[in-house]
Amino acid sequence: MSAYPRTRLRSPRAARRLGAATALSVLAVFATACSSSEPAPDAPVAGGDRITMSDQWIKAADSGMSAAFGNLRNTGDAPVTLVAATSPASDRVEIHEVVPDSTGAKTMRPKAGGITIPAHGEVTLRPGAEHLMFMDLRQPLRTGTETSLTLTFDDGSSTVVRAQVRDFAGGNENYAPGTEHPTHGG
Ligand SMILES: [Cu+2]
Repeated sequence: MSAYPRTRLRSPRAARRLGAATALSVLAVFATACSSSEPAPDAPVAGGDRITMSDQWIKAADSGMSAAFGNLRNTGDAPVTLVAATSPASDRVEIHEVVPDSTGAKTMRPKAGGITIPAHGEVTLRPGAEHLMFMDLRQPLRTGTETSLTLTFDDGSSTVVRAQVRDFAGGNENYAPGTEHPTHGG
């Protein structure tokens, strides 16, 4: 009989306790959200930190097109794909591959999907094979100077290397069948 009034008397306190518990759990959620935004100890290392480029160089040219080469090494446990490159020396840099055209002559074209460097593996960019095409030089590339090259990978990370400008006379593939582009070192 007296249970109902007692319950009513206790209920404001119970409500306050419930309120405090709710506030605590909200704090707990915030704390969890904060800690989960920090990188986990086993977070994957960015592609830009796993790829090193060595022996990189770019063909000397006065204007128009040129191409950069070198050895890309992946020090990580997962493949990394090079998806883009830029340089202050050229308005545009493309990732190219060299393939036989219908007559069997070598021709080059943009490589769809970029260049994948396997885990603990390497890919060599060289004349007559995959290369980074400088499509439109902003100024002459003189032998003995350097230019920087920014490589961007499939996880959005990037790395910057310095490439030496060298004389090179070989590897004259056509840019595309039937076009009037000059031959070049790509
Ligand atoms: Cu090319």
